[in-house]
Amino acid sequence: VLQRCDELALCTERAGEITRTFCSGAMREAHQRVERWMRDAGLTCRIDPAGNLIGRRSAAKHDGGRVLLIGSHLDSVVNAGRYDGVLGVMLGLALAEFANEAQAQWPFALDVIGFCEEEGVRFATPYLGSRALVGELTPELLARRDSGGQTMAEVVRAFGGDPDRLAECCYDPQEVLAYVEPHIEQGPVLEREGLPLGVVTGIAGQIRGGLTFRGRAGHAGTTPMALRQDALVAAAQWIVEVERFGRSQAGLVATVGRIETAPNVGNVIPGEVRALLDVRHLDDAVRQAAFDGIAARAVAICQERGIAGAVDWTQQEPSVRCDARCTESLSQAVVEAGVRPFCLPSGAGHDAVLMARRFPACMLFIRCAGGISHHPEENVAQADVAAALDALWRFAARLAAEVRSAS
Ligand code: HGY
Ligand code: MN
Ligand code: MN
Repeated sequence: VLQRCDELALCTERAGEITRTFCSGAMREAHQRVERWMRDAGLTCRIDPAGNLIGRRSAAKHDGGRVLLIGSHLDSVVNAGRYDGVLGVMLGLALAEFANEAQAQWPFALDVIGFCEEEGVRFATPYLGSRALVGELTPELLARRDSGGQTMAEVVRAFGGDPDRLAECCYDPQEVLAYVEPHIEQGPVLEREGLPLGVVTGIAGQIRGGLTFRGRAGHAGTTPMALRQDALVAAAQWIVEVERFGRSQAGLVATVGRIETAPNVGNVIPGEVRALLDVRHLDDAVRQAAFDGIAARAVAICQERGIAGAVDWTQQEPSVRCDARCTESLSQAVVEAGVRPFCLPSGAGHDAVLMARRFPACMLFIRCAGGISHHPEENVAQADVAAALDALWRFAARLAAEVRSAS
């Protein structure tokens, strides 16, 4: 698993770092490698019309057409670590290989899914891959443009997908027994607890929004300070307030992760700034109130400074609770693997957010060195990965026993 994560780290669109976005050449390379491993493991591979890579291990005979889904995403943030997303896909593949070696006769198929997009880098909208699987990759989203001006539909088509056949990505909820997503914790809690694994109770919702500050560009040498409409100064003042908001309540986090300024020239007063805001809290009402308050401050600051300011778009995902039954079964599997059971919520978003809308979904966290993630220094220990595989194996075995006893 770890060697494969190392190998996939070589699939990047920027030399010297790991950056692998939706429908990029780097993603195509990653697909080629993962497909080869999947085929070597005897899995039947397909890339669905949205660009998700799926490898299937068939069920034992008379299975009733049920399937267990396991996986995570293959895309990355800019300058990422090597485990976020990828680790879950490689654990799914290893589970299939383990099952082959043990000649496990599970009464369900196992689909190992490498989602094509989770991070929201290219179109500022996350979860595109899992959105397609649950039938929510809408025409509005497909019409969105990336920073190069291409629409999502064009990008999908150029990658070999088909925006007109997205219905084929969807699983029938009757068919899916469960979705389990193994993922690096991306935080320090398990390390503090001295535990290799944790079971996820739920995932904090997010609101992401795009804001524009529109002032007036002008000569940096001749325009007196009092006569300026500097969009970047307004945005900077607001960003300081975003931090203050984020600190004002336990569990609330608020981030401006990206700004673009125009014309972005040293001797010109910034005329326009576009910012991306990300607000999260487990309580949907708290999160919404915080977002509204932060957006209102942007508008007020712009008014005070005599410039225009507006929220251009928002995208939100409510908080999600993992499926109680699957989560209990996963906890039991963790105990059987010799690990003290421990539950924790996730502040990071995951494909499980979308999958939970249609299917019983659960998540297994793997301890993260120093809690560092979305960073090249992201790391996991081999023994922890082994413990995760052991727990997943037991989880699948429990599910097999349940299905058999139900029939
Ligand atoms: O942003 C997130 O929480 C996730 O890593 N995409
Ligand atoms: Mn991530
Ligand atoms: Mn992730």
